[in-house]
Amino acid sequence: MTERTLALVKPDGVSQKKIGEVLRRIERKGYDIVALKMVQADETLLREHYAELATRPFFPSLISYMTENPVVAMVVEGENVIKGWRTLMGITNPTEAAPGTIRGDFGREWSGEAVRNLVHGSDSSENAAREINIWFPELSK
Ligand code: YYY
Ligand code: MG
Repeated sequence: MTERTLALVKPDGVSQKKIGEVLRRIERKGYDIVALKMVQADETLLREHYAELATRPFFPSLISYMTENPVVAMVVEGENVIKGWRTLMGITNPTEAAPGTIRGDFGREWSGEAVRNLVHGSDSSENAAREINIWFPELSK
């Protein structure tokens, strides 16, 4: 089924100059990038985006990580792209993420800090629609 997902290159991906690398992997897989922009996220936007994590102990460090410099936000379209993009990303924890995945290749983590895992992808069709609306409200006008 053709789907859309919300993908982000997080602040560490931008500062590590991995925007091109991430776009290359998305395009190599055959997905279409249908919208793309650079955004300086603020706490209001991130509280909406990560609403389900607001009570977790790492939330303040997640907000500070995600606001340290701009991110690249995009809408990616393709066959089963929600699951497929998460496969390209690798699992949340970069130490355990498989080599060959974006997080496994470039992610870093230190105890007591937010996991610096380079990229975000929606985890369900409901969250994809919700997150695309948060980051690209202009698309639903
Ligand atoms: O969807 P995904 O990004 O793989 O993980 P989530 O469980 O949705 O957490 C979102 C985000 O929060 C994760 O990418 C890094 C950060 N985080 C963290 O810093 N420490 C954790 N123990 C769990 C998540
Ligand atoms: Mg998630």
